[in-house]
Amino acid sequence: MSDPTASGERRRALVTGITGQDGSYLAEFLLERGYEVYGLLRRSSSPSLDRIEHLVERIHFVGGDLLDQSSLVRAIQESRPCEIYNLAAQSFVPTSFAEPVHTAEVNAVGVVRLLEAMRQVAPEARMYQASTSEMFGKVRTSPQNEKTAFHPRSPYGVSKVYAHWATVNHREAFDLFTCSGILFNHESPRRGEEFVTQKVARSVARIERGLDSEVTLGNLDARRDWGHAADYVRAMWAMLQEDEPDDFVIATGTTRTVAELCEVAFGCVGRDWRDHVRTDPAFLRPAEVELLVGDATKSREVLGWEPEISFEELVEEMVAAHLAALGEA
Ligand code: NAP
Ligand code: G4F
Repeated sequence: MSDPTASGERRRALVTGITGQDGSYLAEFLLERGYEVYGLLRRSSSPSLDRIEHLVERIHFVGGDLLDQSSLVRAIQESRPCEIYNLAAQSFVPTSFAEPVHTAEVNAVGVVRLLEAMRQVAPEARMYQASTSEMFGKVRTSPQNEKTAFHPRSPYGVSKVYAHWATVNHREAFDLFTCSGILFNHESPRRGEEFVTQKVARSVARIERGLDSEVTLGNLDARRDWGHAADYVRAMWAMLQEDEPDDFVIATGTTRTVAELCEVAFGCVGRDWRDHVRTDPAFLRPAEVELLVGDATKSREVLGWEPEISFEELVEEMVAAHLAALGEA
């Protein structure tokens, strides 16, 4: 394939998972930098373009699915990307326990399909793989960095470990520019509704507007290192601008319990979370990741990456978005 920038064309990026939380922020980020953005869109009876509604005129959509090899080859042929960002995944941990084979097909084998398509069609391109702190799982050392051992605790985590090593292996075996970003939890008003931050933010707003009186959660003691998705997509891009491909942890370095999340979220409307939060074992997982806290020293030193949005600002933004969507009281 010819170099798409040789004739002075705009840089081209292919983003899988463009309809998801991270895809929407990354598309904004790349468009602001003058990229021509191609988004892989899988067939659906009703396409989920809500998060990128404001961008649809500026994105080129190419049909494709991580479950289908030939569609990925075609997507790369059509988009002729300098950079490929693989954000597509079955990303919800509880669903991975219910659908482990589907999760593995998309998150693990799907990544090999994409790597092979890239090797065949665009070996000179650079690729970002969306790896995750869920790979650390049952952690024995804290904070976790690029050298920390993996011990995944869900079919989701297992699938992502496979994809991580496939990304490293294609780099080492075939000399491809492939990077794995090991990102800790990151949230935003565009977060899927089933994830705990969004579930809590939405409930706070509904309780404040008198539509609900309580929210039912699972493990309140689990600890997560929560950042903002807008900060984290900057890091994805920065990895692909380096001279050499490598793997990087992206995290804030602070950890909070789910109970602390509730305290901050209900605090946004002047309420005591203990008056509104119930627990139900139905929301517990067959195996839990109890503690995650990242050490992003390498990203800070090599990429110059720092998070800019605090946990309190993040939660406030999420609660405010739900309050605004519900309208004035
Ligand atoms: P998300 O909101 O759940 O988005 C997932 C995206 O993947 C959607 O665009 C979805 O398309 C697409 N997708 C699912 N199955 C597909 C398939 N078979 N073929 C093509 N596309 C498919 O996830 P996110 O929070 O943006 O996360 C982005 C990536 O980062 C994921 O790989 C996730 O596992 C990883 N990650 C996320 C976090 C986090 O805290 N957010 C942390 C670490 C890693 P539809 O709209 O059609 O469903
Ligand atoms: O918000 P969560 O569902 O996110 P989780 O499982 O940490 O996974 C997210 O972050 C990963 C990065 O580490 C990504 F790779 C992954 O794709 C996803 O974006 O749950 C966070 C914690 C868990 O310990 C869970 O047990 O919150 C606890 N929790 C307590 N009650 C709950 C609930 N989680 C959910 N979703 N719903 C509850 O009612």
